[in-house]
Amino acid sequence: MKESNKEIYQPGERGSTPSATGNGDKWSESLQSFFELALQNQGPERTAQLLEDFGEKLRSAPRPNPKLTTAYINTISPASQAPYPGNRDLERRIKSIIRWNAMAMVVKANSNTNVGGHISSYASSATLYEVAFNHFFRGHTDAFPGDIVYFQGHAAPGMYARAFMEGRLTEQQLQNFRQELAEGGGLSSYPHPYLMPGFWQFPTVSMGLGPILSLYQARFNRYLQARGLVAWKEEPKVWAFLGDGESDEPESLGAISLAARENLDNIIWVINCNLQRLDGPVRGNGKIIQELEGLFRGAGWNVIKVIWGTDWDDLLRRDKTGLLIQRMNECVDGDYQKYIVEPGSYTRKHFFGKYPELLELVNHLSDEQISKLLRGGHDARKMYAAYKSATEHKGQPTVILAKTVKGYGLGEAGEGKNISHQQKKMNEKELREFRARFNIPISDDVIADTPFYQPPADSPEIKYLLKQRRQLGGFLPARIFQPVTLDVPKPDHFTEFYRGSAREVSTTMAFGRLLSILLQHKGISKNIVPIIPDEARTFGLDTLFREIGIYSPKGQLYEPVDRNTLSYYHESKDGQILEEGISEAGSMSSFIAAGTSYATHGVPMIPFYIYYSMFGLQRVGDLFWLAGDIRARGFVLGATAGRTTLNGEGLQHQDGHSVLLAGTVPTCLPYDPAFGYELAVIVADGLRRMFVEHEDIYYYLSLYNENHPMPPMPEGVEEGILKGLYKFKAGPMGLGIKAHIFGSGSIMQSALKAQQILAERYGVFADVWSATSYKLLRNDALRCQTWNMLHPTQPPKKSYVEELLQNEKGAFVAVSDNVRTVPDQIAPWVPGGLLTLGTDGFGRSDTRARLRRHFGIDAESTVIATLYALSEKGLVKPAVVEQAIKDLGVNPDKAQPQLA
Ligand SMILES: Cc1ncc(C[n+]2csc(CCOP(=O)(O)OP(=O)(O)O)c2C)c(N)n1
Ligand SMILES: [Mg+2]
Repeated sequence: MKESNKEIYQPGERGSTPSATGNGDKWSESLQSFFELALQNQGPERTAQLLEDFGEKLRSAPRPNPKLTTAYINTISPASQAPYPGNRDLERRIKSIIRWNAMAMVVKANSNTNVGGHISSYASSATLYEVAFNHFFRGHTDAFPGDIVYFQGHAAPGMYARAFMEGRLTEQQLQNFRQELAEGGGLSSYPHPYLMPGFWQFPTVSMGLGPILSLYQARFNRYLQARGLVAWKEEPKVWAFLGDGESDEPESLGAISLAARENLDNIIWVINCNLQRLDGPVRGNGKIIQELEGLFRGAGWNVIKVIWGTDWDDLLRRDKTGLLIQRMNECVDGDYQKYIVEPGSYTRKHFFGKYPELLELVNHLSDEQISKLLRGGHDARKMYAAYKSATEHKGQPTVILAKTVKGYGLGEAGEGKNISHQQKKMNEKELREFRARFNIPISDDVIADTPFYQPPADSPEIKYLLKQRRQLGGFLPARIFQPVTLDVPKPDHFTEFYRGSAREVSTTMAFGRLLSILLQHKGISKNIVPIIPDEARTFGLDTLFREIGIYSPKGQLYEPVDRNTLSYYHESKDGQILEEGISEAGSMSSFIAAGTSYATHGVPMIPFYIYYSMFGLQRVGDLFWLAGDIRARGFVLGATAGRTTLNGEGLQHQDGHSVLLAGTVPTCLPYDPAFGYELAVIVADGLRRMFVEHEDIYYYLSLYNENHPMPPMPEGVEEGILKGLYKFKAGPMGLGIKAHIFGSGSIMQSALKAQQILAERYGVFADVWSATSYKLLRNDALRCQTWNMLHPTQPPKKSYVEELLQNEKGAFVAVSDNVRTVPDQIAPWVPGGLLTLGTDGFGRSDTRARLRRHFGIDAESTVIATLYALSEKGLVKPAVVEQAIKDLGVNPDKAQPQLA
């Protein structure tokens, strides 16, 4: 390499045109004369287009320094634009009716409630969607899983209005937009599969999540094919519709290089560039389309800009000076927004008027005609050509940057205005204008009620709309699937865990063993998807590299440096592991793609996503929330859990609250197991619930890295493990004072040691309980409490925790490596109250022993807490507690963990 470079770039040649053939100047001259000839004969517009076309070819050829942005004109020239195959007139009528109903839905809902909604986002994107609905989106059929479409959340009214026209939603449902608890039910504000499970497939409204999910979904589709789990005759396309403001979210652009790297030509992004977000312009002082073009091109995407509508083709063709493109290039988005809200005379003066030649170019147009010069995203012909080109493009993902007007058609009510996003109401005058502009047959006497309009079933509009959908396989969005049951391992498959082991291991190691057993189980081995963001070695899972391989669409093009070791870094085309690199958001997106594969593809997959717990929920919590909404199934494993168990890494690594955060996701079951057998019981039951009973839940499991002996499973504790609490080790029987210690995770070891000290030194006979899930105990208790409250004269129901503890005497103490709020969750139902110990406050780097003393969760602190709880009940004297503090060497005036 170095040698050949030397040959080409001889020192003396610097500055001259380097060329492999040595006749660079001749080429340059030829190009120059070609350029001049083209300019003379074809005019500047055509010449510019020719150069663009050459540029396009050049871009796909490898070269060291690609030019990342092109002129501010459409990527597809009029000459290479595919002709429009549909009935444009009818499609326009259909679109107008959908526009009206989408607007009416929001206006109606807000005429007598304050439920909100958005008019202007769909108003700007109606053409983007309608062209795709009429000509591109393929629905679910027996032979085809359907294209996967991420609709922009704020455009939901448009999707409802279309489904209404398709006869899939009733007027009553439209009437109840955003009033889901109203009689007869309503429509959810945004795409929420949890709320409308037969309709929506992919939640999108938390901006940035739809985009990143779509990338990993497209990648997961390839993974399923590579592993032979699906065999599609045609591959589904993944479409994602984004706002231009949304592109500012790190999740939106953070993973685009993945799509290019893995040649995901099954994904198409459509960014609705209306140049506005909620408060104002996305890039008032620049051009968002140009900025995005550079970013995507740089990342290796195929970029199609749709900036100008057909009306502009003529102007561009007639401009022989090149000034029109120059003017287009020099205006910033702030200017372009002004041209929308001001009359045509303003655009004439300020846009065209900058150069006399351009003024002349529009002499034949009235001000009104100037004001109606369309942006590309409102021109079905331009959008069709872009979609066609995108769907046929090979080897790269495609992004379409479509320029539109926010609030298009709202006129004075908000078209292109900064307040447009928030517009939810329209007065009668504005409604009349809207009706006239889109020619909706609604009479004056009812217009103030904004009635919905539905053409008769035999109208050309309805017939056409249904015919197009039939041809494309069916309606969309629609969440359609047949549940497939997996042959999951029965509980007796895990006897090895129930027997325990004298060898000291951590729950993380136990999980590694469990996973390898599952990977050998015939019924589910293929369905397992291990997902790891670059921590496999930390968790001892690197042996899986060789055993099941790391998925890579390119296979392994190099010999790995550790090829001669047992667990070498083995990439392969059909590898099973998704090794995500350092991207928790990407990993969680893969978890969601895999965890919803049962619905998206009718192929249940079982993701096990294992990661550094601190960098999970608190980092990408919104994706965990979405995993609930989208009804994902699977296991997430927060490894290296515990604010003191992970000891040396300090404040930013030590997690003592993920299990609490996991509990906030309604469909997530958080567990904090202490032993290998607990883990096995939970995973076995989870497999049954999710893949046999088809429950839309997922599991959060804390895993620790502290080694300790794994005891055998006591008799009959399975139910308690699953419900959240069981007696693990009763204290010595006798006349001593009774107490109870709830332990979880690694800190169970403190509880057990405390039990011993209490018995030996203080005559307190404590039972040790394993608390596997405080959240599940609490949920059960809350259910009973609410029922009792609403059925006051009937015999009260008792929750599991109340029943379990009702006959237990003495004081109750809970200790864990989490913040105290975790065990506090059940305090109201513990007889006589619960004293909790935990790791509130920031972590520190130190030894486990010192950290546990610092937070007051070691065995000695647990002894003191138990004695104190007993003294509060008058069961021991305060002096005994004081003596214990001295005996056990605890500093009574030690600094408290810092709390605000
Ligand atoms: C993560 C997130 N932050 C904030 C919001 C609130 N929000 C809703 S829409 C919007 C502006 C959207 O602008 P853009 O993406 O350009 O979409 P447009 O409506 O213009 O098509 C904002 C800030 C949100 N939905 N999600
Ligand atoms: Mg926008």
